[in-house]
Amino acid sequence: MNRTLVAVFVLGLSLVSPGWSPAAGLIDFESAPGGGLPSDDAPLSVPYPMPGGGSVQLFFDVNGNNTYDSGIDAEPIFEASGPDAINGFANTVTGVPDTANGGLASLLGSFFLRQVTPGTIPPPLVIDYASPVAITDLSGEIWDIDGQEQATERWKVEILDASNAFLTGQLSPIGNTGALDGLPWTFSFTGLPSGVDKIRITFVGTKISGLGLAFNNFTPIQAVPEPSGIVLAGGGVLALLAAFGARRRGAVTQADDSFQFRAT
Ligand SMILES: [Ca+2]
Ligand SMILES: [Ca+2]
Ligand SMILES: [Ca+2]
Ligand SMILES: [Ca+2]
Repeated sequence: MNRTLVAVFVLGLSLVSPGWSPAAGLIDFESAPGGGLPSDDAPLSVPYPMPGGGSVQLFFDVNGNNTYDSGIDAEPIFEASGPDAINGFANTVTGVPDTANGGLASLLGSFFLRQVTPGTIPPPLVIDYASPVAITDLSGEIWDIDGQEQATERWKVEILDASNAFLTGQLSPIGNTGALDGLPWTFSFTGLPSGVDKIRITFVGTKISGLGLAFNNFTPIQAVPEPSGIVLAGGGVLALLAAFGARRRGAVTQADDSFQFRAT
């Protein structure tokens, strides 16, 4: 084993040390917070547990104070993919509501979250962390951002601290074509400043009907691979580092594709 390999080996050992970060804990809404399958049109009424401790709560902030108020604010609704009595979004390509285009049915999965009354402008969706874990990276999907030429669908994603001060944000594309019909837009943040406490997603388009928030695949914290529990050596560590590098490059590319904006 030459010096480079020894150095890589030592790095590999440090990666499987007790200081290893928790796994990403993707919330794809395929299961309820307590486990088990969601039911179509059921409210999401309790927070999801966070990897590393604490929880994260999602709610529509009806009274606009960035705080969950029981009996006032609205709970997100689990929506089953495919057509049923109440649906989250239309798909003009397939003609079948709540279906994915582009071969992305498995990405959408069997469930996503919708607002209480699809078709109308919803209150802001607030995702409120209550966790000791420092939130440096996060991502999520908003599906079916579309509209007509003159009437747009657009979403603003803001990262807030515990005082509800703006830290950073991203704007979705302007949905005034069918480009995102039945497809996701991914917001993705990396290297966030300290103090992340909430995500707030607000409608900023010009539509007044025929719109809706369809939310899916929320990654609340940095994606880090699980520790293997065994000592990695030689080529295994190199492969791990190569994969890690690819993941980081992919994340940066994705973030760079997003429209950044400043607070007003
Ligand atoms: Ca509230
Ligand atoms: Ca339904
Ligand atoms: Ca449905
Ligand atoms: Ca899903």
